Amino acid sequence: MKLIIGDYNYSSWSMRPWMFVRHNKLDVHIERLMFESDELKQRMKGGFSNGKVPVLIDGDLEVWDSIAILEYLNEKYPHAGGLPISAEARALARSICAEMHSSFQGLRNDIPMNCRRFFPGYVIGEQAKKDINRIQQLWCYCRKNYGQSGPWLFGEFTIADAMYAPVVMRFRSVDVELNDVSQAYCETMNQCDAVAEWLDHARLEDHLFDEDELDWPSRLLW
Ligand SMILES: N[C@@H](CCC(=O)N[C@@H](CS)C(=O)NCC(=O)O)C(=O)O
Repeated sequence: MKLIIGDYNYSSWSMRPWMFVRHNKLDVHIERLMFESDELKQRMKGGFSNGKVPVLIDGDLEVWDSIAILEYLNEKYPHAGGLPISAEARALARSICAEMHSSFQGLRNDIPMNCRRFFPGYVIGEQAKKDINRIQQLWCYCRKNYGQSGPWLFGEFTIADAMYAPVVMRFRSVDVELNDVSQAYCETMNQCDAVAEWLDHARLEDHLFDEDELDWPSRLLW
């Protein structure tokens, strides 16, 4: 099985299935293709993902779109516990994954994922602030009601944590005030081995993707 992803520094959608693969050390080969590169255009040409990453290749099967890839990985690797055990918790995990996938445009537009940069004093827009509040509501609800067995949203790491990993990377780039539960959740994410590995890869990249660069003074995070 092979997971094709974009830039480690910028590709938030790629980070989601990648996190699940690497956190669980699944036997999935990773192929990174830089945004805007001829290699990416060439590689995606014969595929069905509309030129977008991430894409998972399993033999003749092509699975695209982060959430579908995560669901497929969960089916193929049930031992990885991609979804919580109870039907109720599974439904909630799927709801928050779906909300992540379909919403939070304010946050996405205002603070693109840019792992290498910190923007001191960045003024967060109103819509992004609303999204941040909603995300904290979701995190607190999951942690309080389902998170007793560990530090992740549903205790153990699930596809819901994979879906929210890039949000934590966005928060890492700006001064954002979070409540204690959300702050602790971000620390869990920032300190986990898979995130360290993702950032190690990002550190080796120097490709600038203007679309995701904020027009604000910044400094390198490493
Ligand atoms: N909804 C898709 C979004 C995929 C997506 O937009 N990927 C971006 C990279 S993060 C991409 O491939 N952009 C290149 C392009 O749009 O040409 C998913 O969840 O995977």
